[in-house]
Amino acid sequence: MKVVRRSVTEGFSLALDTPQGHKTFPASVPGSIHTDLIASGVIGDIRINGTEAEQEWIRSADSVYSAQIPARSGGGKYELKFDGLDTLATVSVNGAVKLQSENMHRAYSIDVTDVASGAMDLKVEFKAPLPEALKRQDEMGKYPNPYDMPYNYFRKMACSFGWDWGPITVTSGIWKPIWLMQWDEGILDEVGVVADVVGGVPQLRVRTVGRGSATAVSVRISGHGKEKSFTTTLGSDEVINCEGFELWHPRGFGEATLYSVEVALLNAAGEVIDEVSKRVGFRHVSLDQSNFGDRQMFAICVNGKRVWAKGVNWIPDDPFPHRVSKEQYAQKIHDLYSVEVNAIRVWGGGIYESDDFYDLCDELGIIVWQDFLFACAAYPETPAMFEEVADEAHQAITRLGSHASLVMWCGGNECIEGFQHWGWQEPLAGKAWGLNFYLDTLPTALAAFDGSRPYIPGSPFSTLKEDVKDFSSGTNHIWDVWNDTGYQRYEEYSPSFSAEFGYNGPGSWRTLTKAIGKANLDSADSDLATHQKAFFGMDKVANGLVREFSKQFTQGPAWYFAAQLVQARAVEVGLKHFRSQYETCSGSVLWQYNDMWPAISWAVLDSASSRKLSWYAMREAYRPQVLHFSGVERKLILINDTDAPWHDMLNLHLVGKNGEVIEQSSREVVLAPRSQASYELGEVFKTSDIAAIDGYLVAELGEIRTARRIWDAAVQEVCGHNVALVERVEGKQVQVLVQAECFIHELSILPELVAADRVTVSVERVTLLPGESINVVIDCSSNEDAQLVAAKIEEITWSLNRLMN
Ligand code: BMA
Repeated sequence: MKVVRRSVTEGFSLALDTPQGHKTFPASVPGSIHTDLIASGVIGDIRINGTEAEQEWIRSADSVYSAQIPARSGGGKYELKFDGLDTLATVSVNGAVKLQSENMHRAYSIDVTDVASGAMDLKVEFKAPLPEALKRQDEMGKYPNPYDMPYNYFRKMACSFGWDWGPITVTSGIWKPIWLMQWDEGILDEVGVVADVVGGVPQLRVRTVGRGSATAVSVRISGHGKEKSFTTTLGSDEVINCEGFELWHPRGFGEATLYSVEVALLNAAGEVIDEVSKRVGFRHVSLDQSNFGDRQMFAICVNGKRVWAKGVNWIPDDPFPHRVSKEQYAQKIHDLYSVEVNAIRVWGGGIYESDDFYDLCDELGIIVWQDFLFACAAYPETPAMFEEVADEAHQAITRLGSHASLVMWCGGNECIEGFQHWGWQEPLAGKAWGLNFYLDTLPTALAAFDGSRPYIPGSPFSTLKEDVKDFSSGTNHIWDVWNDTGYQRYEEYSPSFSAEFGYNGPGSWRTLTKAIGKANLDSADSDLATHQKAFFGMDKVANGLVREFSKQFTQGPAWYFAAQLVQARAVEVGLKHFRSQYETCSGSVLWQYNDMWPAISWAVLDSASSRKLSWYAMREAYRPQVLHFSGVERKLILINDTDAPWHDMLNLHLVGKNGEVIEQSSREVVLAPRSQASYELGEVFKTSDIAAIDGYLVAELGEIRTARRIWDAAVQEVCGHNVALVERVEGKQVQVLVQAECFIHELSILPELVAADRVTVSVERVTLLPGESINVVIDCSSNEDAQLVAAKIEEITWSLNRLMN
């Protein structure tokens, strides 16, 4: 018979002790305690307006999920496969314990053949994660991490214990599907397919594992008018030559060509009894670590070409990641695609994302760097942990290995850095802290089940020096900018690959006011402060404002705009600076793209998908063709990251603090494909000692304009916010004609101050010379919202000029 896989989702209930006594609730699979209680109205949704306080008790609550699975007739073997149990689970069927597990990142199966002919009572008991973790911490000693939460004693999503951008949402539940599987002649347990290109020839590694009497396996690779079929035996691991198949190319380098691979298990009669389909793209990935001077490159190369990574760090998109639908992934990934992102790092404190995520990246040609799930902690190297890590890696590599977008594996986030730099050595007192996972367990699993992709043991990482924070090679994380210095310091760094850096600022006004249930945002409000999880985050936001503005902003739209502006400036300068080191630096991966709840955080897109000013800054900085005024070098830098020459008129303007245009100059420029050029300011302006002028530099080349204040010191004086606005509503759209009567810097329309729903604005942080005008388009979700926005257009239009006057 053909293998039958039925999903088991019906009739689940959740029983647990609540503050109101022992209770039973309807439960969802996939699901979690939190989402079941949200559905039952017991707690609010922390992604919208629920509070941490109302759900604090859940982290210490044992829970039981149960359901009756209807009787099945028909012969063969029956198994229950659990794709994900979060986390300390004991599974019993009809009262008999069948499984104990403590790793949410892997799947487990149990045999239920002897009981499946009757109705089965399935019970999954979850031990409360927090008390158990604390107990282990007592028994094993403290394995340090910066959060003082024991997330490192078993394999559970680290950030659910709270992070510097996320709430504590320690939960339990059946977070991935359960399958009732029925089979007799044979079953495919594991199909691993990995595509590569060796010596110019596309190759496919096909590895199968299964059980039963059937042993013949057929494989069919097809698409784009090509097809290749062959047969092999179950349990084999072989590499097939796929000559003539097209290559998969990352964004900007050609088509992201994908082929489907169908692997079928055949019985003696040649009938298909089980099948698995995957999608692959043929490409070869390598890391360029060539020497230059006393340094080394760190460049991800696909098909032999360096892909300059215009990247973002990705965190779980929901505190309860089982809720993230394919549509939600698609919306977020298309949004980042629209700002020219070509690389995503899936960060190690989260999860191995669902296949939907990697499917989208495969299709769009976005390259993905996947961390194994270790973050900012020492991890106990117990025999049980070694087993868990090995099995988890085996499963993750098998599931994700087919995805063309996945180009690099990484041992984890900042664990080696933590050991070297965060004072762990004393408390660890010689105990092993996880390094063997990164240097042995994970590379061994990769060699066995992948064998095609580069791997680094962690990030940051140095390929030249012992110290992972060394700047002469590998990947770097740059955090002093946010913590202490302000963004000008980015311009003193020259990493080989900037894998983390970012600047924190408020999520959308609309998202945050809704979350705290107040009409205003006040930086001194303790309810608002609960949404800022960064260490001393509100102080650091305030420090940034002091560095940038001589006036004080502490609440209301002025504070909100100013704080978003500082984040946006930091994002723009950081990204453009790393891009301007085009030859020696091969990537900028901004921390962070998304948010999991209403937050004041490093995200550029907030949890409700509202675009922060930093999102627009990222869009400017990630354009294929970019202009950047370097503050340190006092140069104008032009980058052409396209295959076409860039030929246009370069217009430059030197503007005084009161908006007077001091000098203008123009010249024709031609930039070769994939090249950069720079001009000293003294070369392009006649005015001497530009550094002494309290004013602005404005440059435009074709469509692209950039503007930057010359001084770093806090701005004292700007001319008035003299703009004329003419607004017009057309359906759900508001068209605004903005006319500048003096020099206007960073004009931004903030419809979220009044609109009910998510609204997008065509352009933000606009600089206009005296007399110039621009048409800004605001897309609302309804005509009512558009009317509201139009009626308040003066009120919601901000600029540096308005802020300072
Ligand atoms: C890095 C990340 C995260 C953290 C971020 C902001 O260390 O790896 O752990 O959220 O910085 O502090």
